[in-house]
Amino acid sequence: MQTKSAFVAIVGRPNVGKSSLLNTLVGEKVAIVSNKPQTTRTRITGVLTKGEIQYVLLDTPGLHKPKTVLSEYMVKQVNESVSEVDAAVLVTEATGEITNAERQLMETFAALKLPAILAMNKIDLLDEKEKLLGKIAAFSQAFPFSAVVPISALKGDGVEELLREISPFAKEGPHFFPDDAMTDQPERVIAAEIIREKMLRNLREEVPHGAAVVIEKMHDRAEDEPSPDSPANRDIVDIEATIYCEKESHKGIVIGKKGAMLKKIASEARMEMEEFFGIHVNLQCWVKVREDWRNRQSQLRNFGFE
Ligand SMILES: Nc1nc2c(ncn2[C@@H]2O[C@H](COP(=O)(O)OP(=O)(O)OP(=O)(O)O)[C@@H](O)[C@H]2O)c(=O)[nH]1
Ligand SMILES: [Mg+2]
Repeated sequence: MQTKSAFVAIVGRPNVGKSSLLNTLVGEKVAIVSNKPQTTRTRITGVLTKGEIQYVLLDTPGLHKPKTVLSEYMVKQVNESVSEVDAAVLVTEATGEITNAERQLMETFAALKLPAILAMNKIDLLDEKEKLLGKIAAFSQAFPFSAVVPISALKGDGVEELLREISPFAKEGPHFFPDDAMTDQPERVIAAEIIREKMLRNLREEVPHGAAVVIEKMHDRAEDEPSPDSPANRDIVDIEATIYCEKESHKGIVIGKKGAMLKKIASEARMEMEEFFGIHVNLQCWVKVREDWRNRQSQLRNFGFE
């Protein structure tokens, strides 16, 4: 069989549903999702193989005006991603005006001569169709999109059609990932991201945005030498994580009264890890402070933002 690959960057302003779209396309939650902007911090590769075509989908951070060294890194991830792909999917919401970030992205497509498809997301929330048509007209005037597809990343509507519109950009060549691959993220990264998602969902803006999660240890007990004192409990993975906050006051909030918040975050994260990894998880989380780490190059490197 002649194989093909399509490298596609999923871009847009924060919170429009890029990661949700990636997850729906791949059919598994490989990227964390929250109702707070700037959830995604780095490029996340999702892989979907359908017949001869392998889609390599790059979810990117929402494009915004950088205020920290971390957010400069995030914006760089967007620009690097669009320069390495066969096509881009610009995700936007079905209502509202075109934003500066969206104009900037369309300028980049034009400069790179990159084909782009417009995905109008969250159509499940739409009350009047007219709003959608007006926005499509405005976007179409600003850039010659190869297709415009209304979608609901949440419900899956329009997602098959979006894929069909991407398929002409696939190029002949080998598949770069195994056909059953869904992401290139190491398990440790996925575990850390799951914890960060639970923080984003349980805490207010400032605190989770200033948090980084590092997996210190991830050990599958099944790999241990059999010993007489641990015959049972072998299908467990032990995970130790450190949550770094940027302020001492944040640390208190993350831990909560009598440790209640940390317990909630860890318990929600553990449940999701068990589902994702398909194995029992024993999760321990610690909280530490790294003052202003989002502006410190060496700290960013330690946290994996190279
Ligand atoms: N109603 C509705 N909500 C959606 C849809 N797609 C995404 N959302 C919600 O929109 C919010 C943002 O979703 P994300 O997928 O995290 O958005 P993102 O574009 O990746 O955000 P950043 O990573 O911050 O740039 C979440 O609360 C999602 O549940 C959709 O089709 N319909
Ligand atoms: Mg995201």
